[in-house]
Amino acid sequence: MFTGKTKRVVAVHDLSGVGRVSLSVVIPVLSNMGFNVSSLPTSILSNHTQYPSFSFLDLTDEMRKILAQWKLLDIEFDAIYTGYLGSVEQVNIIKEFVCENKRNDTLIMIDPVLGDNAKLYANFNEDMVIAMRKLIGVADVVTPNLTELFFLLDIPYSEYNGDEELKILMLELSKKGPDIVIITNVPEKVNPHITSVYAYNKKGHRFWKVTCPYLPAHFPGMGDTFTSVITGALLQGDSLPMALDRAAQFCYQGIRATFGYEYDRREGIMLEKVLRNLELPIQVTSYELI
Ligand code: PXL
Repeated sequence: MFTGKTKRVVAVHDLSGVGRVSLSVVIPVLSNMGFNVSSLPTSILSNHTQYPSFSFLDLTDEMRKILAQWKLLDIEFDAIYTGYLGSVEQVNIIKEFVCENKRNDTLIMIDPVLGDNAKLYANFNEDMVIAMRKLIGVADVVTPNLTELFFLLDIPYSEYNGDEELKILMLELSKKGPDIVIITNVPEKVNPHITSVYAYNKKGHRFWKVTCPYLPAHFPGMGDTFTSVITGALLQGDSLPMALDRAAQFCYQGIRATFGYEYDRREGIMLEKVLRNLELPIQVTSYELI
């Protein structure tokens, strides 16, 4: 029966008060793209963990209570989208939640947040990596950065990798479960002014690459912005390469809109300045089949 209701996305991320990461990014992006975002907060922080100090309230027990209530209320989910999880226990709770609630048409999007620049984030250790390897087994789509890709595959980190090497690595990761593997923010050895996104889709066995200009600035939360747009685009019915183009272009617009200001970059991109661009049809596509 056609109901016309908006699709519900459960967003499983922390809420960081300062610094635009996690729920502070996921909710505006996905509601702007027309989705009903139901938040399952994993923790509350004063600010994200790339500041020298932060307060941290763990919500593991509350997550169990929230999920029990949703079950009682027969809430149904069109997508489950996870990002920063605070502990191994939380990863296990989410794995069980996904297994219990996955229908044939539910999108399970796992951003395996573990680290960046060849290092794990503060608070994370090898146990978290092992738990995340199991969680990606129930995913439809995963979006690791290079650091997370190598940790998930349990092979030593290498910063520069050619297309053929990345294809093999994506294929290996997809063998652990997900139909779609997307690697974000891949640097190019020969040209430091560009950055690429690579993707593999098991259905059709095709590999894609989208290349973007690179600006020399690090903004926390870019991974959350990127994966939120991919989630929204796939739920709206975009093909994988179109979703990659939309997400890469949106991130680039956000960085361009912010880069020119004298500004504490730890705050993340000025999302508010570009959020309305998500409503515009894409003007130029640059994806390649590799
Ligand atoms: O996905 C980025 C992110 C999310 N949440 C917290 C973080 C970070 C990155 O530093 O610290 C709490």
